[in-house]
Amino acid sequence: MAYPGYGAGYGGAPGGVPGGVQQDPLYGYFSAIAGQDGQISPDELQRCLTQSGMSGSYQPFSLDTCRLMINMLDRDMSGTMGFQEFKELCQVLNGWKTTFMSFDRDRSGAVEGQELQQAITTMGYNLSPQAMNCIMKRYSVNNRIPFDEFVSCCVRLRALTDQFRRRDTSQTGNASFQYDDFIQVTMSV
Ligand SMILES: [Ca+2]
Ligand SMILES: [Ca+2]
Repeated sequence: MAYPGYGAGYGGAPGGVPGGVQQDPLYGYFSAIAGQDGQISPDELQRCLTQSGMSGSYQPFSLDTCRLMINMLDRDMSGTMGFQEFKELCQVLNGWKTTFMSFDRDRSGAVEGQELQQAITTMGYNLSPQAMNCIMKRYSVNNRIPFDEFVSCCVRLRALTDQFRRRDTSQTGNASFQYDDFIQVTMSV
């Protein structure tokens, strides 16, 4: 179904809310972060990811990246994160962290440009050298990519691919955008 240009590494959304959510070990953690409204906002997410050690000894995620993480999985378009969305984010983040660590062999907290390209390819994206170059220019610091930038890159790449795929109804790798639609897509990722 998907042509090779799309990322293959992410599946669809889990369906309905399974029963016994309260029994989920993650639930207590989720509700502590979410607070009164039962929803995680971008600043709550930023605090939680920093405290949970998800970013480890790495730099904390920027508020912008946290906003993007929420948007990426915000199926009900609430702008905040419910429990199921949060669970999905944890899975996605763990996957990215595993990928990152497998390339950061010396545990320096950053990967080299070449390794970023390999990581992107490993995740199933089929990009030209030119596209890889754009990514490098945007996310590298002295030709190295720290973890928070890596995640920021992964979030954006996935969100843009999702948006593109939605408009590429014939799944041929081509889509047409109206100007306003294009602006909406690019300004929201
Ligand atoms: Ca909240
Ligand atoms: Ca939501």
